Amino acid sequence: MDHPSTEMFFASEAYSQEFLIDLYKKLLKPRLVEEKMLILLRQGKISKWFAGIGQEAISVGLTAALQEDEYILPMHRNLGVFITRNIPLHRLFSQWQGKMNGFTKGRDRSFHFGTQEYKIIGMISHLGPQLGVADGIALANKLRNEKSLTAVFTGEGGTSEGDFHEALNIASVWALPVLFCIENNGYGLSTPKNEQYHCEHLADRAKGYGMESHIIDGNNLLEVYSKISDIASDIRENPRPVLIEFKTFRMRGHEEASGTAYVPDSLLAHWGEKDPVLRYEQHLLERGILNNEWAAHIKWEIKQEIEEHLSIAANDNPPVFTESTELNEVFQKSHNQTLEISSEKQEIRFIDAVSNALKIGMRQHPNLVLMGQDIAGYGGVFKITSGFLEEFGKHRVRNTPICESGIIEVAAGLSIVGMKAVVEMQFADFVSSGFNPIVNYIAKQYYRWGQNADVVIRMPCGAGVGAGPFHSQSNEAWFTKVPGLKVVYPSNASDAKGLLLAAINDPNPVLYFEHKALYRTQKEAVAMGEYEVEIGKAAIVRPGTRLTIISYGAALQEVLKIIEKENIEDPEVIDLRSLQPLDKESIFTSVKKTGRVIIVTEDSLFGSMASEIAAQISENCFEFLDAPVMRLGSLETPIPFSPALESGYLPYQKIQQKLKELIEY
Ligand SMILES: Cc1ncc(C[n+]2csc(CCOP(=O)(O)OP(=O)(O)O)c2C)c(N)n1
Repeated sequence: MDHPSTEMFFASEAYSQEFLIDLYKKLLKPRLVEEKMLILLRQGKISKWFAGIGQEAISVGLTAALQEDEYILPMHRNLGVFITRNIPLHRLFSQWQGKMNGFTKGRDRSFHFGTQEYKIIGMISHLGPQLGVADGIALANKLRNEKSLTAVFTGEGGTSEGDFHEALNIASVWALPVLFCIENNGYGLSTPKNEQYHCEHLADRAKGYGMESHIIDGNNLLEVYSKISDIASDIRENPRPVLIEFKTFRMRGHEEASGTAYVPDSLLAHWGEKDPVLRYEQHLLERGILNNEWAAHIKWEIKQEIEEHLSIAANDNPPVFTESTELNEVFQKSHNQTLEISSEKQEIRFIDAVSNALKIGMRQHPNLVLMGQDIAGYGGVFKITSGFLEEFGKHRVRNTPICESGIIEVAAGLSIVGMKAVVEMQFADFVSSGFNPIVNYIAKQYYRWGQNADVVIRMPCGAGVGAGPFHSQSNEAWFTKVPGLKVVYPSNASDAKGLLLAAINDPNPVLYFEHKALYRTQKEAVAMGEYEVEIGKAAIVRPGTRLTIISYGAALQEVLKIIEKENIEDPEVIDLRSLQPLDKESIFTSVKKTGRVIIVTEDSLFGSMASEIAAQISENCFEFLDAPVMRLGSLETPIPFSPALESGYLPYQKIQQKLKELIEY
């Protein structure tokens, strides 16, 4: 077939011939790798393939335009990013085959990995979260005055997710140096773009965020390279987010098995004419920079390289399942620091202890950033960060827009580049708006590719304050079952301080529950220096022999009141302090001694901590029990507002009766 001259498409005169040939090799390689993968797929040698054929110019042109130390967050069709960053092919092949020399030791598939070595942070399946993670990396760039930017990809389908909106808004409000790249390839799985969004160009959305945007022909390598080079150097000098819409087309199915039956042939033919590899090749041929023999030789060389690297990967080992290794690699090792409470003590409230721990953490870690709604000048709705702005400045004490998901993602991004973050949920209830990045991003990252997520999420929680169904929940059990998250829940001021410092110092994600009813009711002598309470260690707050009462948080204080008031004889009371990891040893030792146990929680019982602990005790201490394991929790209803309803909902009026039942059983 005769092709029209390519002269009008490519402004190649500005570049040297060596450079143009180098770009040609870079562009060709992902195409040839993909063609090989399609063969292996048909032979049943790989399980799935998401083709980026027809979209290579975007990945290759952008990666070539960025500096090597600038982070890129690619998607499932951006093989060109990985290849242009010179990752040896055999490592990619090992990754796709789930082998040890990949990037996830067989724990995650395809492009779901990150590598600090190549400054690439791969996606998770949920598509959107990495947009906010890019904000976090860019925030670190900005705080450190690095003249650097971060590029992040999404498909046009991914722009319908809330993460997209939150990430763009945050980046704009904070003027973060992020290049948001939409690859508009016409379809999201089978959904055509007119069923995905209702505006002419996605680039136009930038206006709504007060952001600059550009439309780039994603099938034109030199246009991508030159425009991104210019925009990137400008962003480095003037940090700000820029939205790019690359117009392109997905030439194959969403993944190979699903095909393209729903795509009109005319569309495929139209875009086939614009094939980025063939058209660029034709241009080099037309200009005499390349000839057919040389092109054939370059292809032969790349194919040789692919074969060599496939055989290296073939000799790589698949992972061997060792339970202890798997379990030991969910968290990064953490080292408990100062356990001694030796400094001078002062009588302070729970809320002051939280504030004091935060302040010490901020003084100790110059790389720690606090983020939350209204936490800066206003000091937070509970005034815990009052005065922080004055001491630590607005860069480290950051008011955020109302976007829990986006901010957790920012925290994840900060951590990827060695910073620490404490995020304040205004109320623990609102964490549901940030659920995905917690349970899927920061919880799983270390296990997936060895990158810790140094993030603490503060969770003002709990009922008993007349705040109704959306400001009172005990939602700790939503998180205790997610591997990769630590969950702590202090019941008194000393532990509140020590656990928060331990959480800040811990390199893993920690959810820190602080019960609002304790803020001003719990007061005690607290050491004013720096100390930690070990995460994963319960406290025996009252030793005894007759029965074991296990509790935590505000419920623990209610238990202590009843014991005092009703003169309950010789109970052993365990304050869990940490819910995950759980101090099973202290629990089992106590139950084996007393033979009677009740777990008291403010949560409703179904699927609660109380249920989990009851199951553990039944399984491990059955022959020591003199009575059934008992549980006491709130009603299985949402939390009501009116004081009469709320106190009926809470379990506290029933404690005495339940203890009697247990003792008399
Ligand atoms: C939160 C979420 N919902 C649905 C999916 C299933 N899914 C995976 S990719 C995809 C289409 C993505 O389209 P787009 O963002 O345009 O990227 P493209 O595949 O076209 O490159 C869908 C629906 C998912 N992975 N995550």
